Order: sequence, then C-alpha cells, then structure tokens
Amino acid sequence: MLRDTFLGLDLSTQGLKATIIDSELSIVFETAVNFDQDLPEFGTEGGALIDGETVTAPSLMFVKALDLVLKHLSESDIDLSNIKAISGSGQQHGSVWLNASARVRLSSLSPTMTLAEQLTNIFSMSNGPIWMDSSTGKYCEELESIIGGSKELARITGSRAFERFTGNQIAKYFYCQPEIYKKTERISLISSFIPSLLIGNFASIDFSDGSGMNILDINEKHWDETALNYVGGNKLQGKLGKPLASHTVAGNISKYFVERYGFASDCAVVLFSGDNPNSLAGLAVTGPNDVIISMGTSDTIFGATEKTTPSEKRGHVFISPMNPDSFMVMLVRQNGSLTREKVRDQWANASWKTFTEMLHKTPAGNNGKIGFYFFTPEITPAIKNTGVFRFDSNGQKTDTFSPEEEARAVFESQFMSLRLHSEQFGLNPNLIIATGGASVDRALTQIISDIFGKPVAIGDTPDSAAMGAAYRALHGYICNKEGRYVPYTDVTAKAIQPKIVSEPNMSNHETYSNLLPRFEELEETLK
Ligand code: XUL
Repeated sequence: MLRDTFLGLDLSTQGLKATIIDSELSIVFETAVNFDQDLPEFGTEGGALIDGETVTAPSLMFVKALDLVLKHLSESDIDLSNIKAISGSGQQHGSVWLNASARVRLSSLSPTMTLAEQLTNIFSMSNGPIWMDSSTGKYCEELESIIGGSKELARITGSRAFERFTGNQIAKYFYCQPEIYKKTERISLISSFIPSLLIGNFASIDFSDGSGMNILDINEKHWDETALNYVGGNKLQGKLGKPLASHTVAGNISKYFVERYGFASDCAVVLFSGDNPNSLAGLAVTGPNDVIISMGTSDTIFGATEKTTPSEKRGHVFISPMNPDSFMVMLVRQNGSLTREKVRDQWANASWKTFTEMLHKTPAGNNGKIGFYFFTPEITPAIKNTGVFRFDSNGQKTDTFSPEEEARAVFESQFMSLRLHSEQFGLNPNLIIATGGASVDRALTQIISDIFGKPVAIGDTPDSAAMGAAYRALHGYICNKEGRYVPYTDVTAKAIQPKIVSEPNMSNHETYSNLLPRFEELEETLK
C-alpha cells in the first residue's frame, strides 16, 4: 500500500524548493526553482532588488516560482493525489501587499491557466519589502519610544525594534505612501501568502513568523494594540487578520489545484512559518543546549527554549513553530553565503576546492589578522557602512591580505562574530548542528567547531527549512485529525538524529578565545 505523503515548500531569499516526505519521514522527491536563473525576467540579484537601503522582491515572482515547482511536480511520477497535507517556510519578515480584487481572484481561478497569468493584478504594490531592507530606522525609533523603550518592546514582542521587522516596514508605507496603504486589503507575510494561493483565500499569519514583526505580543499571542496603532492605525488589524498557532490547518487545497494538478480535494494546507523557525522544526531539536547554525543568504544561530528572556540589544525571541506554548531564540548575521561567495570568486577563481586548499596554508587565528566583510549593511552587530575592513596583528588598518589570508579571514570573522554575540545573548551550546548549503563544507564546520570549542553535527539533509515544512505538514495534519495539539516530538520521533562531523581542536579554540577581545574591540570601531 502506498504511504501517505506530505509536501514542504521553502521559499527562501534565492528560490523555492519542494520536498515530499512519506509518513516514515523519508524524502521521496525534491525539486527547486532559482529566482535569478529560472525567472530572469524579474531582474533580481540573489532573489532581491536592491536600491540602497530599500530591498524588495517582486511578489509575482513568488507566484511564478510556485507555477514552476508545480509543473516539476506534475511532470514527475509522484502521485499528487496521495499528498495528505502541505506546509511551508517563507524568508522571514518579507511581506506581500494585496489589493481589494485579490480575495475574489484567488477563489475563482481557472484551471486552464497558470497562477501568474491570472494573478498579475492582485497586488497593491508589485515589490514587497524583504528581510534585507534597512530603510526604516526612523520608524524603529518612534515605535520604541511610543511603547516605552527598547526593553519594553523586547519584553512584549521578543525583540527591540529591527529595521527589517514587518511592523516597521508597514509604518514606512503607512506614513510615506498612504495611497498604497489605503488600497491594500491584506498585508500577508511571505509565509502566509503562499498558503493563500493554495487555499484560494487569505491564510493567517502563524504565531512563530508573526513574532518577527515587532507588533505581536508573544506571551498573550495577539497583536499589541499600541504597536499596531502606531505602525498602521486602526485599520491595520483588519488588514492583517488574526494570528494563529503554527500547527493550524488553514483550509483544504482549492479546486484549481485539484483540477489542474490532480491534488486530492481534502489535501490540507497547514499554516506556513518562517524559514528559521522551520529549520528548528526540521531538525526536531528541543534540547536547550543543542544550538543550530544555519548558513544561507543570512547566517543564523538559534535554539529552542521554554521561557522568554528577550534582550533589549541583540537577538530575538519567537513563539516556537512546534508548540505555541514554547519559544525559540535567534540571532542573525546578514552577510552570510553571498559574502563568502564574493570572497571566493575574487580570490579563489570561484572554486570552493581552491578556496579550501588556500585555507590549509594559513593557521587557525590567521596569525592575528582580522577582516570584516560587510557587502550589505550588517544586522549583528548593526553596521551600516559596507566594505571590507582589514586589520593586521597589531590592530592597524591595512588595505591588503594575501589571498590565503583573505580566505581564512572571511570564515573566521563571520563565526567569531556569531560566537561573540551569541555568548552575550546567553546561548550556551553543548552541540552545534550545522545546516544550510555551506554545512556540507568540512573545512567550514571544522572552523566553527574550533571557534566555539564544541562538536559540530549535521542533519540528514542540508535543507532543514524544507524538511521542517514537510514535518510540520504532517504535524498539523495529525493535530487536525485528532482534534487536539499532539506533541511535535511524537510525530517526528523517527527523524534521523544529526551526526557529528567535526570535533574541536582545543588548541585552535584557545587561539580563537585569546583573539576574541581584540576582535570585539575592532568590530566596535566599525559601528
Ligand atoms: C531572520 C532573517 C533571515 C531571513 C532569511 O530574522 O532576517 O534569516 O529569514 O530568509
């Protein structure tokens, strides 16, 4: 007998990926679309449109990407009628702005046409802000002051005001482009937009991704009235809808997908969540000292926690995507994989193999040379100045490093910074689980292990956000079937546990620990 299957979709900064698992949690099919390569008509770079501090992505590109992924699925030999539930991940904080025609159009799609052909005109602005945007400083300051300071905002919403957080993005349009705001009927997160396409109606924002907006009270689990009023006035509640627990079923898949692709009419669509929350769910990690480092366009470090200990300076607390009564903590560096790739392209002929060979020619700690690589403004620590900043072993600025030193400097600086700020945030790992594209690179996991002085493990697949989406589809489906919240670990008990791939060299670890105070001082000078 055919096993039931579950589909996870992961809409990241750079593309859309689909992963299908069976009820034993084994992957049965994967496919992916890359925005820059497969949809060049949108002219994105790394999936984004960068205009100074303003960074957006075309909302129609997401629709076209879904059309393409569905085409791949229908051309495969996967039986789509066997998929019991779908869930997904969205890059966090990004939003999609829908006009008054959207709801009707979503619910009356013709199966003879693609989604993009029918949904071109449903947006009140074509390019929605995404997480790389850093243009809302003014609104962040105002929000904090109206709420009673950064500490109070962090206590209520889990984070001090961050420029990329959706509430501050909403404020920018509310105050500067009221005509757009007025014609917007619904503001979806990217993570609630894709399920809206699937159910043919507006899907709710889930608690976990909703925690990345600076307007959700993460303890009371409803929008904070004062924050809401400041960022969008008294109409905003209606434009956002009510946030719901991440395991909620948003509805069944709409007739369009049944008729065009052969999905079963009772295929459930479980609320999507953010890519980082879903990564946590994909590794099924609940232990307080198992910390995940996810390496994608951004590098993030996060873990599960039972209680909220929000920091008024750095990092975030989100409601957990696995349990609405639990939390996760996280810290984000914006200069992740694209920054590593830029340095590789410049110094190692765009080859990771050459890059790794170069790494072996320099010792841990790079003879005291430290570089900072900010090709886009940095979030942790908050640094607006972009560029490469190099310091010799005496802490003096220098314009050049040798190519070998450059290769080591970029890796070391990214993860020394992650160690420094996560320690100050209170994360204290026993084990680091690496995920994301770069987690397959042993030279990199070794450097991470040496910097943190802890073993590094990797999961079964480098794409934990898509896995988490598929696991959460199964979880939401079971909760719905049983009519109660079923513990996430009951559903994911068969998930393969991460395996250790790098053990720390403690002498290298000591070198890094000795370098850390000087690293911190130099990083401070760049703020
Ligand atoms: C998280 C964040 C990024 C995006 C990347 O706060 O801004 O990690 O989620 O997709």
